[in-house]
Amino acid sequence: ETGLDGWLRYATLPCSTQCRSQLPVNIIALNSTEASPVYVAGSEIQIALNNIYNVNASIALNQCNSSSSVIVGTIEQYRQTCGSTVGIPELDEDGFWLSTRGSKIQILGQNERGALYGAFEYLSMLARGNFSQVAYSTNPSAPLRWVNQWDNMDGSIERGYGGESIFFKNGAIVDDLTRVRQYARLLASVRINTVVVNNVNANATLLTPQNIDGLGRIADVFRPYGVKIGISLNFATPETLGGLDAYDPLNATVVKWWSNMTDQIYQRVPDMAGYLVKADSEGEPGPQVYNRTLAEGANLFARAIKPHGGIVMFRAFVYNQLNESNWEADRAKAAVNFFKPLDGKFDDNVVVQIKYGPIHFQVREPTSPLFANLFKTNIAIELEVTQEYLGQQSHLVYLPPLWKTVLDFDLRVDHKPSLVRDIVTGKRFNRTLGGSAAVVNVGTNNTWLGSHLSMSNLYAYGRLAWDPTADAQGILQDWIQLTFGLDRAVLDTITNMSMQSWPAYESYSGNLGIQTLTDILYTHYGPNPASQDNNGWGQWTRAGPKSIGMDRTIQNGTGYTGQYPEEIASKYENIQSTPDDLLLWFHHVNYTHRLHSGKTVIQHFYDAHYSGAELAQGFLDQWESLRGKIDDERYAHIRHRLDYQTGHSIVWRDAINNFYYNLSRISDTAGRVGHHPWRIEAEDMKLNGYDTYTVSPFETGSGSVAIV
Ligand code: BDP
Repeated sequence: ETGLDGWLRYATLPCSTQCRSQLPVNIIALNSTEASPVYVAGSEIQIALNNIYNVNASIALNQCNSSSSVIVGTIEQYRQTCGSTVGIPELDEDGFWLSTRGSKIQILGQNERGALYGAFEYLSMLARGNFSQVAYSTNPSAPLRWVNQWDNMDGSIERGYGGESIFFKNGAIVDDLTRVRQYARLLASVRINTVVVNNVNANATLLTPQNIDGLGRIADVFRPYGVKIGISLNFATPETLGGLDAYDPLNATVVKWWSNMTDQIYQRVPDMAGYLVKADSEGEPGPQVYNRTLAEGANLFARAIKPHGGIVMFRAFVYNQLNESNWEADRAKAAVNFFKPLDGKFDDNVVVQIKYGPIHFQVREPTSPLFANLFKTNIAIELEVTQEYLGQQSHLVYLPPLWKTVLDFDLRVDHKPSLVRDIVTGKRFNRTLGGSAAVVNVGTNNTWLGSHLSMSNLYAYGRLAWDPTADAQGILQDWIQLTFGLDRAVLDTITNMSMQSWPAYESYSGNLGIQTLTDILYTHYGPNPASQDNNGWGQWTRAGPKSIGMDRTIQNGTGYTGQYPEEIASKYENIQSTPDDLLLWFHHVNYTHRLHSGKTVIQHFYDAHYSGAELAQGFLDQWESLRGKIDDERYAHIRHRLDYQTGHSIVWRDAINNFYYNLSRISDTAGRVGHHPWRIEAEDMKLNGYDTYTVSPFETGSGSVAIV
């Protein structure tokens, strides 16, 4: 199997007479328009019944009397065609009702999108051999369930590890949108309702007439799946594409330019969800160029798009405090510094999109304090399915346990329960607009993300966007069964590997809150702890010969802790109440400082890098126990990845340990670091056609030497 169908494979399952008696033979779809989500739902059910259970069900439209049937439509369509909906609870937008009781299965959505979601839910049960009699309704936790693609117009993808763009090539929208349709199906099945198709570092040429038409073609493909499109804008477009001499958000000509442009886009894409804007960050243009506030910048787009019912997702990832010589400067403080004073100044169709941590997508970060500083502003959380700093799909890292450290975090605003998940869904501060976005850089590779196992992260993201209280392991197990079948050993093994994967990666890449000690300047891949300091882009480990960690306290440090509500601030301000796993994020301590665990910081580093790498090495053995239980193609692809991870986890382990040993000169009490008596160095062998090469950074090659 190539992996192209992801978790929607509908693999054949055995079916007894009793099972057969529970399968519908008639599918009733309450909308006969082929491009409607309800019609798509009917066809999807037909395909699935056929593939999984070899049942040839026929589709009937707009009638409701046949027995042994599954009926799919909206509540309203059902009422009109079939009569009473008594007993079905009131649904929220996109919600659905599913009843498998009796001989008539009901799948009814609040709207057509909800009906399609219900169909996928029913099929997910069938595909897992689950015939329970259920009758329930479910509603989304929040209206915004978005994904962001970082695709460039030339067809490349920023931080994409699964091939070229499925949307763009050579500056235009591709002709063949087959992959887009397949992507739409996957997204709909996990209840994602919007996809932003181009990179946040946006190219103005997206808005040429030809490309607007191309966007229309993309939207036409997504629409039957209930997925809307959004686009990222470049702030300077009126100047670079429009030929104006400025892009000041308060300039009347600029305002008019955006309003006209928005009208043109909506002519071709009447249901576009909205704009995504990255401004004044990492070199992107923005309102600050004209001394305007970020709110004035966001509202420019909000007003242009409001008449069309669209929204603006405005990213909080704005930072420019890049001067490390200024001790006060701390990138982690930037978002609150910029956005807190603007609370209440954003129009009601603006949503501030906040990364889960204050820096960006690290292996462990404290919850972004911005979630506790905006009360009169709509917000959404930004996650990253793309494993940018987490092994780039070459390492197995199941992300939901990491996301949960933030979603479940209680920020104690006004000393009251303030879970991040209740803040982003709008419940805590009574906002109607809120939710989540995740960076998902699928590409043309048949595995979509570059690795089969990474798809659990996309699946789980959708499930958590719908219900952030859902259990990370439970979601994973649904995905495993849908993706690899019902074998018990397969389920247990992949569960075990996946649940160990984030702790393993954290242990060998950077722990105690020091961050992913990766190359920060370019690739974001592989160990390079030195790159974290002495530049404006790093997270600043402040590692020296005696001590390490970034002091972010109010008393002695950057004052970052002061951005949290009182209870949280005092917890992090105090070294005693700071949890070990974030110690070095908040405090600067000696390598010999004792953790709550009783170990010294340096010994913890050494031990964790060994235990993390050992855990990762175990994945390969675990996977090999599944040979023959999974099709050869996917088995081999995954095996290859895990084989690589085994080796690379050792590179990580030794590089980080060597680096800190070299700096601190403190020996590993277990005598491992720097001693590899059994190791045969490649450069000591007889080299035939290879040359030796001194590696940089030195710690990434055993003895600083590699062969090429
Ligand atoms: C960083 C990525 C960079 C993105 C940026 C962002 O390395 O490619 O453009 O985030 O989120 O982590 O805007």
